Amino acid sequence: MKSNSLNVGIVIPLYNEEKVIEGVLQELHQKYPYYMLIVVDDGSRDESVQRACIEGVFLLQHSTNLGQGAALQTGIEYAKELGCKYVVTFDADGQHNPDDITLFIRTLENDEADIVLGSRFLGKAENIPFARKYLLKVSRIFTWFTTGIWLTDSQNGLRAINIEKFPQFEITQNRMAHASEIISIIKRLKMRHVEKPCNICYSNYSIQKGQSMFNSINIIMEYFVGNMMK
Ligand SMILES: Nc1nc2c(ncn2[C@@H]2O[C@H](COP(=O)(O)OP(=O)(O)O)[C@@H](O)[C@H]2O)c(=O)[nH]1
Ligand SMILES: [Mg+2]
Repeated sequence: MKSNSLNVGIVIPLYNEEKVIEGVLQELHQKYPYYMLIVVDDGSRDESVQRACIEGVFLLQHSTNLGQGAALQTGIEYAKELGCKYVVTFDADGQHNPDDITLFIRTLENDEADIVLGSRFLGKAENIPFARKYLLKVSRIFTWFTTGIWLTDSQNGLRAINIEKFPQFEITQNRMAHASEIISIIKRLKMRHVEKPCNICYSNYSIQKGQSMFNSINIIMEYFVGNMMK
């Protein structure tokens, strides 16, 4: 059965993106008028919430900043409550291309996988900052080392999940270590995964706002500490 209607939820974690969020949501709404746009504001301290209040958007709010992982989990839970069969995770900072979603959903509909992971290295990997490129190489070795799963891009925010089949899919790492945690979940739940190309736009805005080299070391620490506490 083709999902041309309300069974797809696009979960968009939002934190201090007042400059770009309106444009991102308008484009998504225009391209996918029948998909649910679920925005989770993560305690933004700018005008993001006001900018995200547009037609066709479900807006949820964390009263304080909990982190991207927590925002995604809140959105996934809500998508389940709305009865979504598939959940797409999509960044709010304008780095992702809405056009990529079509192939991701088609892959789930054709039952080629239970989760589709975006890879910027299979797509047009233009203008990736030098340090970011090497950092991503290190993180795929790290992911392989901790999970045994080899990916070309283990830290990509664009994904599509068959949540109807895997309602137990749950992110517990509140902050950025959730990306590595998702790969562990794939392994634990024995989900069939596939990587598909996606284009990441590196604008000056997104590079400045994105994760720094220093923060990436924190993310690895967070992942290990989070696992030890379980
Ligand atoms: N940095 C950060 N982003 C968050 C947070 N909560 C939600 N987000 C959203 O998560 C997405 C990805 O964040 P970003 O810093 O660009 O990560 P990167 O693209 O991996 O460098 C954006 O849509 C943010 O608005 C948070 O606590 N910190
Ligand atoms: Mg970003």
